[in-house]
Amino acid sequence: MANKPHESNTALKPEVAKPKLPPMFKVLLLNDDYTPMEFVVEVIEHFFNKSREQATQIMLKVHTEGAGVCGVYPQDIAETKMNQVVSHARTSQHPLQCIIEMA
Ligand code: TYC
Repeated sequence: MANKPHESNTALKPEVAKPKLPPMFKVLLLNDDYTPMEFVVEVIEHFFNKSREQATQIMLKVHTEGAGVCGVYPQDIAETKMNQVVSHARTSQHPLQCIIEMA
């Protein structure tokens, strides 16, 4: 419909609620030749809230394929988990590596 002379198209459109999901990040463990399997299983159980069975499957995937996803989280949580895992591994003098990737 045409505008009347004193009107223009500057009116704000009604806000439409569009819930934005936060960008998600995968937390991965990388394989190495030195970190004991039992330590890795305990890390996955403790930091990623997995059962013993789930943790063992993830550890074996990392061991055979080189890397594996332990969980997917918003960026700040993913970064915190990565830092906690690396810090715990270094405290125990294991070279375990943990990284994040955009999901
Ligand atoms: N490859 C290690 C070993 O044979 C086990 C291991 C699994 C290490 C997963 C790291 O993220 C890892 N002891």
